[in-house]
Amino acid sequence: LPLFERLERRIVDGDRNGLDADLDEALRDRPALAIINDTLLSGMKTVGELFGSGQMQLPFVLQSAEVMKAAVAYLEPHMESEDSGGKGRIVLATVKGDVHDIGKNLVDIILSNNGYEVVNLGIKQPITTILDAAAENKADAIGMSGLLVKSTVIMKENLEEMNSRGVSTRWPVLLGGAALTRSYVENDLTEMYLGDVRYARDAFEGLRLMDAIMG
Ligand code: B1M
Repeated sequence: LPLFERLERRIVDGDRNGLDADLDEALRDRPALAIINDTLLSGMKTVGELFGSGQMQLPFVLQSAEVMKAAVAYLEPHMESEDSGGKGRIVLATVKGDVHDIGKNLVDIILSNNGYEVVNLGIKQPITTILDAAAENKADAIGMSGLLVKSTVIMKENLEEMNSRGVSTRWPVLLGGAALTRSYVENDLTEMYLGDVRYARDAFEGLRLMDAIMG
């Protein structure tokens, strides 16, 4: 297979053998971010489709996710970055009950490489922990990620909790993840949340929104 097809295939097959050498070769052709966006994410999309249609079993999805993570970790030092973390601080977490973190970690990388300080709390984080971290770290914003349909409900409950604690105007909230839709966030959630809540389709929209919030 040609290089970029082979790389995409490695994600789908969960095949790490020779991954680094292929990534080195790919880096001679295009920037790290383009490799992630155009090649690796396309492989993850196929994994999602195969799993969703019952053609791929969960342990293999996990293997694919691990190869994806290894590839992103390998590429990260090759990404362009602004050195200062001085543009603002965001607390980032995958919500309660959800273990998906590849997208959240990409958001972390993109924001960190573009001048933001990211406090990444990890997966399955209850709102209490997120709010404590936001207060402790004097965060400028909170970012929540979640890929399960039930996570969209958790996000709404989290915003309700923020309303009832009277902290909604303190932190703008960025939401992202595959199960969310723009209209759910911009209509339903905007209507109930007393503060500022925004939808990010991908990590780059997350960056644009942070720039707008801090601007
Ligand atoms: Co799971 N999984 N999974 N999974 N998994 C999905 C989400 C699913 C859609 C697959 C499918 O059925 N087709 C489905 C959800 C269905 C639903 O809820 N309706 C699903 C399921 C069902 C499950 C389990 C329940 C399976 C089971 O146990 N029977 C289980 C859930 C466990 C749990 O959470 N409690 C489970 C487990 C797993 C693995 C552990 C095997 C693995 C995750 C490994 C890991 O993350 N460390 C996994 C994977 C890999 C997937 C798919 C295949 C790929 C997800 C991914 O990494 N995509 C996924 C299929 C899919 O999404 N279509 C699927 C790449 C990633 C870069 O995209 O995270 O969407 P994403 O991030 C994007 C944007 O959404 C955005 O930016 C990123 C791109 O720039 N974004 C943000 C995300 N967060 C953001 C936050 C922001 C801004 C932007 O600001 C705060």
